[in-house]
Amino acid sequence: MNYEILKLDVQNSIAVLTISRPQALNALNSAFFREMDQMLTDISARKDISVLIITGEGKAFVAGADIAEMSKMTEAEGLAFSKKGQSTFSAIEKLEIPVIAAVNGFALGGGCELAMSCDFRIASNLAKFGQPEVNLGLIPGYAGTQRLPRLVGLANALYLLMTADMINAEEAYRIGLVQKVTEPDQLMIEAKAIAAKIAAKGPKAVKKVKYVTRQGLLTDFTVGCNLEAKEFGTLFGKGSEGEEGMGAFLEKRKPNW
Ligand code: CO8
Repeated sequence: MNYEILKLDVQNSIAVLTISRPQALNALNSAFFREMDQMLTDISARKDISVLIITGEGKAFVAGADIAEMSKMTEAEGLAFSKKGQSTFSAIEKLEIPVIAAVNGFALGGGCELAMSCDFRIASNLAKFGQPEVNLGLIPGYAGTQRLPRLVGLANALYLLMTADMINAEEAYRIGLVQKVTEPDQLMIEAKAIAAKIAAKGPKAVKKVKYVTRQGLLTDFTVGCNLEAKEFGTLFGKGSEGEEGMGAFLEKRKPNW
């Protein structure tokens, strides 16, 4: 596929995916979803990528779904566009490798929902977050009503969803929407440093941590614990990652994954 909106740069097993339609503040249109679906398929097939960072070009991460495109939709088209976005963002969540949102600017509506589908978020102190859909007579359609309360709690989520307030990075950090805030020129440096730190860990263990933790939230505690025990067990035995990691610790050397 010929990508016009997405740019992928892979170095030292860390991939940076930049959303680049700055003239519309990277608003999400149908072309974005076509490209993103293909990009996620490409990335999951690659063995040379350990961590994915998603960011935006210009002054926005993503300023929401494309209002110009949405304004012409019928009820059926609105439903279909919502389902499409939900499925693409679920695919981000289901990528085996960790995904970090490096939020450089506005992350509004669908942009905040995209950031929330990543495993965690690092933000420039210029970033702004919000779910302004009610300003437009809409509600979030890319699972924002579901992911936001899971990340920041019901009352914080309903406050943001009902007031449409735009909050800054510090406030997003305070409520747990963002895990780290940086100076603007440090954002990608910090995101890559965190990605490199994760990339140096046991690669199977990192993928399993993501899978078990995320899967556990979709089920009950006992089922989640059973899944954890099952996956824990797969890291033991001859030739396993656990054997190498624990062996390296005991032999006082670096593990060779
Ligand atoms: N869609 C389309 N175009 C946009 C969007 C958007 N979401 N946001 C900005 N743009 C365009 C502007 O129209 C403008 O274009 P032009 O230069 O041609 O006039 C260009 O980007 C630059 O924007 P501004 O001049 O407005 O820049 P400012 O710095 O003055 O303002 C803001 C920045 C505050 C971010 C402002 O652009 C804004 O309020 N944008 C809209 C934010 C918003 O409401 N987002 C939520 C959209 S709804 C949504 O995301 C629902 C998701 C679920 C959908 C479910 C499927 C049906």
